[in-house]
Amino acid sequence: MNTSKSSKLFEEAQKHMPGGVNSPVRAFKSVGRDPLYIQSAKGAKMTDVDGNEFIDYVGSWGPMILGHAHERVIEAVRETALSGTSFGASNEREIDLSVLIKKFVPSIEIVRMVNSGTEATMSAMRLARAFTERDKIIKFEGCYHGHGDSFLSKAGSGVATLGLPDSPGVTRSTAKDTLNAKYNNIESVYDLIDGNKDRIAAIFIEPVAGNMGCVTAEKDFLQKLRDLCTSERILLVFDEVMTGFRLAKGGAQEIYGIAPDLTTFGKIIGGGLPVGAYGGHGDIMKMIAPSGSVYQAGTLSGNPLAMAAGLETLKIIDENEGFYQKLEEKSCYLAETILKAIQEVDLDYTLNRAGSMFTLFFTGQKVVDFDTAKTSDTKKFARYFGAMLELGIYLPPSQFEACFVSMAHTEEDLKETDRAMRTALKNVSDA
Ligand code: HOZ
Repeated sequence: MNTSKSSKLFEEAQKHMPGGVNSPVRAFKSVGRDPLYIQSAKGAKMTDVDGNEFIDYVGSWGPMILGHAHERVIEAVRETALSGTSFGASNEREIDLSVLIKKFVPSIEIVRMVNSGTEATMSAMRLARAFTERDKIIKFEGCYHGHGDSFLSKAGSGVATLGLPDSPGVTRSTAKDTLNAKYNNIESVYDLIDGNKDRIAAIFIEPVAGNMGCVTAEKDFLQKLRDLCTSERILLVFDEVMTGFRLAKGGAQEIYGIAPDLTTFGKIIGGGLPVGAYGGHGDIMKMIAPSGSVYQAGTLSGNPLAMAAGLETLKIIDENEGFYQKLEEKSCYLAETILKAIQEVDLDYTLNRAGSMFTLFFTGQKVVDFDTAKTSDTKKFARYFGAMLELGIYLPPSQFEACFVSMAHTEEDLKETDRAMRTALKNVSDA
């Protein structure tokens, strides 16, 4: 595969941006290649600047559930842009999107739009601290809640991909208020709460983790977290930046039947434009300024283009009866073909899947938390990634991220992926 134009651009980019990129994982560092520069994307396919075409399972890291450049979403953005791209003032689409989010996710009574998932979790944390008048938070090793200072401790996603220690620049006084528990291990949470009685404001969790690869929480574990939060007056915050509107209309909380106190969103609600949101019980959310005194603001919050793209995306999902069933069928078909392909070669593996999110780990261990995710052979992953790319399949360039299936993946795309997978896995096993 000729990637000379991409490599040239990367050489130039490194003179101007840290590591040549604006977000670390996309530098392809852990898979030992130069990143590709994408020229265009349509449906389930992306084309790079050298003219190579790929079937895409990154989907912009989650937002593109309808596929790239969906005609209705593009038209909504185009039409909106003609009337102005940003007002720094209220616009009607903010209300329409809020109404739709509330319709999909019953635990949301009031919602605030922001510009990214990072902003959403940072704001939810401040709110939880104000509401409970407590300082500490509990998160889980391997979960990623954006790059806010308090969350950069044993974090997943890029931090795990690059094998970085907890980030320099986070002060000791901030770090001491973040406690890490083990995913799917309720005892580790009980221990932290026992040692910090009446000092925990919130427990943050990805109810299905996508940032240590795809790892699902056990229902019983989440239910115990819910009960514990209620009895200890701790706010339970579901980070549904990835899972919101992806696993079901109502996200992971609908699947598990467990309502958090606050939820953070991003990705799909922006339809591919920069967006985040946080919301929950009215009595908590009303503490946000200007109805309350917890300050949080943003020039581009509720931006008309982002609202239009998100609104159109959710409308399409809402109109399409059986949307999640169809997505499940595609994802299930793909998972079955992956299992068949890997069983034909001599490789340790674990395939984790939750709906249209999945990760193939190169380990024989069941992956239930960060420790078990880290038993995966990342060198094998890098070989697999490279072989798949050469065969026209674009996967996340990290073992510790999830693949996403979209509604635009056709039967032919899935079959093509199966063919590539067989060759790539054989290469990895023979190496
Ligand atoms: N680590 C981000 C996804 N979990 C990657 C975002 C990006 O590079 O665009």
